[in-house]
Amino acid sequence: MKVKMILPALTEAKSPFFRPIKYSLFPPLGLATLAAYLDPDAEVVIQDEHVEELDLADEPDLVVIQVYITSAYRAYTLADHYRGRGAHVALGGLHVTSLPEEAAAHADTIFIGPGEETWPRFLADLRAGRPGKVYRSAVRTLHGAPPIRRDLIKRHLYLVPNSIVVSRGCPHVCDFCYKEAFYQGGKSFYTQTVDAALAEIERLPGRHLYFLDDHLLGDARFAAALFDGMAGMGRLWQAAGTVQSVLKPKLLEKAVAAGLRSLFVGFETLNPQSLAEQHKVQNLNRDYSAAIRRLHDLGVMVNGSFVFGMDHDDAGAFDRTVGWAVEQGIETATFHILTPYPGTALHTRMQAEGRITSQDWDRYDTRHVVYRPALLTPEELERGYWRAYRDFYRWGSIWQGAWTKSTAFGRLRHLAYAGGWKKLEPFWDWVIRARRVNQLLPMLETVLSEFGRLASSTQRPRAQDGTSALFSTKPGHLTTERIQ
Ligand code: B12
Ligand code: SF4
Repeated sequence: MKVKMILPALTEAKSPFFRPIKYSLFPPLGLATLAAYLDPDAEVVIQDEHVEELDLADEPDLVVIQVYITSAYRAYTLADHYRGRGAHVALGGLHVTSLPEEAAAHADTIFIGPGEETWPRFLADLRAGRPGKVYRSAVRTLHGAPPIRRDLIKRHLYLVPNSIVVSRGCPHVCDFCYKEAFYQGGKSFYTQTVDAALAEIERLPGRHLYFLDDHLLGDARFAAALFDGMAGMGRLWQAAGTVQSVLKPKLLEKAVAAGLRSLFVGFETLNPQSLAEQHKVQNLNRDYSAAIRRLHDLGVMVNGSFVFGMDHDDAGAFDRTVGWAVEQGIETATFHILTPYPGTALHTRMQAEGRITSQDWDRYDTRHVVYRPALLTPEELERGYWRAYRDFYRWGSIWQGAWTKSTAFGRLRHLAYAGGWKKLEPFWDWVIRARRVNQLLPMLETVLSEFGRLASSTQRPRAQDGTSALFSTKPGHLTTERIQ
């Protein structure tokens, strides 16, 4: 059987928003995970439209397409194309789970929820000649999952070929998060066994890893055993965790000993009322500044994530947030416009209030306003969002952030990481076009490892100034996107 697996690029691929470096970061891990369940004699290809031109003249028997909200229209076009050529088309992923009826119009089979149980069930039905139309995930476990088909990933096309997930979902429930929509009808947080996770890590070549888990530290017992097992492997890695987990004693130290060098932390907002509004209660009354200090003191860089447009955000939210982030010496920041993804509690609430203003999924990319904000106009919100990026990544801000570090090495690393990411985009784009992106991995590893080695215990003790105190009871973590 000929099987084609596709990760379509967002429809914006031809728009000014498409940033080659962002979309050349991670390979299609979900598809490589599903490929592992296919028969060994199946002829399989994975094509990722973010990094390669799709070959649409082929005639596969089975076409598998992963659908995100921003790639939904493109996914449907591709699905219609292959159905026209006689292939059996299977659609799954986040957007299909949120809006199954919409997706079903373009598919022979749709999948709701994660694929580890439904996909092998479908393959058995297909072999038996009676494939179903809808498969709904009910049993949630990663135990016994076969090794990911990483041999199908074109490693040289990605800056971070070693992306990995050892858990699914998250123990928390925030109103705006994709998570509850996707894991509806079953467990929404579960992990591999520690042994299976360590075996997967052992299989990955090189030093650098990027854990894409929503919250790697979400199960403290699992995480501690994993980090103990990783100690001595010589790995360097990046991941995501909550403010709450950072403040917990001991776990972070284990993570650092195992090679953690940068953490994506969802602060989301500096306004406790907004946190309460989004039910992000796990992070209420947490000292953000203390979390950042703790990370920096252990040599871990911080990628802070912030969301604009919650109902308590006024026109001052953008400057307040950026000013605070720069002052704290956060190395990189990811800003988002609040986006009510279908299937989330936020979407249900906004729809009931009649506030959703667009159903154009291309605009659900956290850069556009698709609802009526409470204290801002949509234009103010979009303008403020772009200004936040500009202001945070100004050289002046990067220098100011770097200056919160007490040593020349610490400052240099801040400059290299923050400046290298946003200020050298034309260079990155050239490297990507030359298909050399993977050759830059050693550079990333150097920045990460030097930071870890040299920055520990070199942070200047930060004064608890008025601003820090003011924001000390703030909260948050959203794994919406790690790199913007
Ligand atoms: C890595 C990542 C990226 C990477 C690469 C994506 C990739 N290569 O897959 C990059 C940086 C390119 C990216 C970009 C964007 N991303 Co992103 N990204 C992620 C992240 C962090 C991890 C995805 C992952 O690898 N998961 C691990 C694998 C194993 O799981 P999986 O991919 O979901 O696959 C499983 C199931 O979904 C299912 N499945 C999937 N497809 C199919 C198909 C079939 C037939 C079957 C049976 C099953 C099945 O089975 C798989 C195994 O269980 C997720 C957060 C998350 N936790 O999912 C956000 C996430 C997917 N991104 C999101 C967004 C919004 C974006 C951007 C719009 C951000 C932006 N402003 O630019 C862009 C748009 C990309 C696009 N093409 O449209 C949202 C999507 C919301 C939605 N409802 O669709 C998420 C959920 C983040 C969030 N919390 O909001 N992203
Ligand atoms: S936003 Fe973050 S903490 Fe909240 S449910 Fe989603 S992944 Fe978990």
